[in-house]
Formats: sequence, C-alpha cells, structure tokens
Amino acid sequence: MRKKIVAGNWKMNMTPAKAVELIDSLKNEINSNEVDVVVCPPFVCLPAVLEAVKGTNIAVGAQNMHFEENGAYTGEIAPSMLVELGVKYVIIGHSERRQYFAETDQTVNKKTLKALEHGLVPVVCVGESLEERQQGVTIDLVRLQTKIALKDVTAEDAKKVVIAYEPIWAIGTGMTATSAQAEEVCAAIRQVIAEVYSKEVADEVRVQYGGSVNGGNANELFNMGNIDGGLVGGASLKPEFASIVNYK
Ligand code: G2H
Repeated sequence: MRKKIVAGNWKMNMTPAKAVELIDSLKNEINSNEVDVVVCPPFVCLPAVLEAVKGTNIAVGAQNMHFEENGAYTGEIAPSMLVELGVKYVIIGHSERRQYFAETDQTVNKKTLKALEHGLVPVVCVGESLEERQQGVTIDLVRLQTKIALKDVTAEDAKKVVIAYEPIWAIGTGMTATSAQAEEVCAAIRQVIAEVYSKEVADEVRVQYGGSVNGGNANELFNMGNIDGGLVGGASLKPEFASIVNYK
C-alpha cells in the first residue's frame, strides 16, 4: 500500500513571519501519520518554516533547485544548501518554471538526478496544456515527460520519486480535472514506469494530482486507485490545507 502524500506548493507567496503564522494555524489540525504532509515555501521562508514545524508531522520542501553543486549561477540555490537546512523534498519542473523560466525535460532530468544524489525526494511535475489535451496527445506527452525525467535514474532511486500530474489548464484556474481524467493520466504514468523499470517499481512510486485541489474535491481525487495524494497550490495557503490533508 502506497502512503498518500499531500504537498503544499506556496509558490511566490508568504513572508517568513506570515509563513510561521500559517504553520501555527495548521499544525494542530495536521496530526495524522496516515498521510505524508509537506509544505514548500519560498526559499527565504525555509529556515522559519523548518523551525515552526519542529515536533509536527509536517516535512519541508523547496520549490526548485539548481542541478550543479555550486558555482557562478547568480540567484540559484544548490541542493547541498537545502539539505543542510533540513529540507527533505524538492519540486522539480513545475509548469510555471517550464513556462516562465525556460525549464525543459532535460533540465528536469538533471535536477531529478541531482536531488536523488543528495537524498532529496524530487516531486517531478508533468502535465499537458489545454491545446495539447484538445489535440489528443496528453498521454503521449506525459509518458515522454516522465521517461525523460527518469532517464538514468536507477530502479532503487525511481521508487523514491514522487510524480505530480498537473494539467496546466487546471492550475490556479478553478478548473479541476475530473477524477476520471486525473486517474487516466496517473495510471498512464504508472504504466510507463512499469515499462521502463518493472511493476514492482511502478507499484511503489507515488503519483499525485495537482491543479485546483481543494477541500471539496480532495476526497474523490485521492480515492482513485492511481492517485496517491495531491500537490496543492492556492488552497495550501489557507486553513483549508488541513482539510485536504484530512480528506478521509
Ligand atoms: C498546481 C497547483 C500546485 P493550484 O500548480 O502546484 O496549484 O492548486 O493553485 O492549481
């Protein structure tokens, strides 16, 4: 049985002080061990959030990292910097980073490999645009994104990866994919992992759904056989995040 994982992607929101207030408002509501809970604040909030979650079941992730160890990459953050702080997860290749910051399937692969090398759990985002869905290439595209992201990743490491299926047309738009649409693509992701590795690996990899997840739709989505939780944006900035974690 795969353990569900619910991660909050705060995107470019909150300040360190506001972040602590949010964690304080959430932590008494989030106390089950049944679900892995992760919050991914902006880099500058990480120290404050790591302090605020002490003694809780909430783990902390970053929203991005560079694939090099260090060097002349102004404005970038290296994996070792995250590890030293106590960060455990890192979102890789969110569609907003692909769209606005020129990330590609190739950089996503480099980052995935580097995160694993440093013991960080990569939450690798894949997903199609509305145009691609209308063209009928969703499954082909997501299969390809998944395959490239995992290129050269060993079977043992692949088991640790979390894949977040986020249809771009459902992000922040209030348009959630139906549970059937989300399940179809999450199942296809598991299928391609089985083809590349084995059924054993595919059965262990957790595949999340992301895109306008909220307190009202989490239960139906997370109860689908191939959906192992969610990557939550807007609703992760509110007390509603606790009801998503406690979706049962
Ligand atoms: C998708 C999601 C979180 P939202 O980007 O990654 O955001 O829940 O606001 O659609």
